[in-house]
Amino acid sequence: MPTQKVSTMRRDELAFALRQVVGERGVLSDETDLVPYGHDWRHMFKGRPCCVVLPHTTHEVAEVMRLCAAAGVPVVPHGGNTGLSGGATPDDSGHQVVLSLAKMNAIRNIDVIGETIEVEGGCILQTAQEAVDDKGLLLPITLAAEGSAQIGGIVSTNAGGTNVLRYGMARSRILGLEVVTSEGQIINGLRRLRKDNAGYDWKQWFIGSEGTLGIITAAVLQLTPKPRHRVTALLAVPSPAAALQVLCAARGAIGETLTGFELMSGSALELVTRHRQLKVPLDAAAWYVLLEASSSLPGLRDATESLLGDVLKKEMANDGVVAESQQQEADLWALRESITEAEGREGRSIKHDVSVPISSIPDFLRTADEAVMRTFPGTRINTFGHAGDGNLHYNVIVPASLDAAALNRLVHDVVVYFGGSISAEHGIGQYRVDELMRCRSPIELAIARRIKNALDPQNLLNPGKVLALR
Ligand code: 2HG
Ligand code: ZN
Repeated sequence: MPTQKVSTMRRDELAFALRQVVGERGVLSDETDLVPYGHDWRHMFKGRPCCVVLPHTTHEVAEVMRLCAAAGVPVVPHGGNTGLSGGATPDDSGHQVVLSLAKMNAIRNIDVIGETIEVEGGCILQTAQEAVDDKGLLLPITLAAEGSAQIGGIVSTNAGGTNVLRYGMARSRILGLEVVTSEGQIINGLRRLRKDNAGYDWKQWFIGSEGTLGIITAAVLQLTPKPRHRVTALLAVPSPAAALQVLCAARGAIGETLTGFELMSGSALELVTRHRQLKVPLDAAAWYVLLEASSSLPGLRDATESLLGDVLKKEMANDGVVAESQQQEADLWALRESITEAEGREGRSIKHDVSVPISSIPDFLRTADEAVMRTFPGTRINTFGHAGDGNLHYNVIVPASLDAAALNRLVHDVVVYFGGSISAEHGIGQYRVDELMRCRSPIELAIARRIKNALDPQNLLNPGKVLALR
């Protein structure tokens, strides 16, 4: 096996060696085949892979990693390419190998009694969801991108989504992992245990580390009973503070059945109606809340309708509509899930995926809006997000000439002031590395670097992502 370093090893030599492992069709090296792997979903980040490797088994992944480690060639793991932070896009050196697990997409096991599913890293999230559905089970990770996002990417980015307030982030679903290290060792931790307190919980290092510490080849995920009843409602509310009053009223009235609580500004839905020709079934309002509740017990609809009657009577909300059919539910969710695309069609936007303590949302928005309007007049703020868990997508539509880094710093300073996070669910990727280095304390960064150095001493795993080494 080759021992030359990347400076001396030719691209075609590495591709040849990799083909010995994964077969002729398991390595893509034609320029046209490489194109989809050279940019992110939004075309914000561009790069040029040396080649793309598509292994079929965990052992092949291990062999690929050993080859790349011996050659000193960086590896960039690539899932469904649905990320928004450029975490899966290689640099433009032409030296980085993109590793896709698309051919490792098996569902290895479903344990109905134990409520678990074991899936390979390349399995599409929606495929895994559908596989458990007719067993009365739910894989409760819900994202607009679930038709393309792969489990390996979901785990390695600790994906969030629209039901985090009830079920937690992806991390809270993960019972076991199979990981291939940067040096090509296989760690088999595919335990199906709800309780496992035996020493360090090493799998946590790989969850959310965006492929910088290891390759996630398979995972055991915790399922949950699929609720038999669901109610979805759209409310018009006068302000974010009123939305939080509705949230508290909902917690009091329907408690743990609350599954989704999304906040959308009037201008966000105006973008959707304009670019996607969707109709909002309420009069134009300053803010909207999309609320979903689910339960297996009867009486959910009555309880939710009475909650809505109450919040209207108390003028926390001005208007509301409850979906009467699955189609109407889907139509309400389409409004929410189309915002990203509509924003993209509107022009250049600078995204901020932030979280603040839920109770600080109104003050955060007031302060950030004032600061942005004062410093960057002529921009437009597109606020929406998962208010029920404190995560806001505070996106700003800007002219082409605007200094994005200056805007990021301004917004993130407000986030830090309110005790928030500069990345609630989208991760750091390559987009937020500088900002993470600026906003996290020296000791937090020092610990992160020690872990990176221990697990990837040659810095070959997704280099340049998540962490600046110095
Ligand atoms: C969502 O919540 C996604 O729809 C995308 O996280 C957010 O486009 C965005 O900024
Ligand atoms: Zn989101």
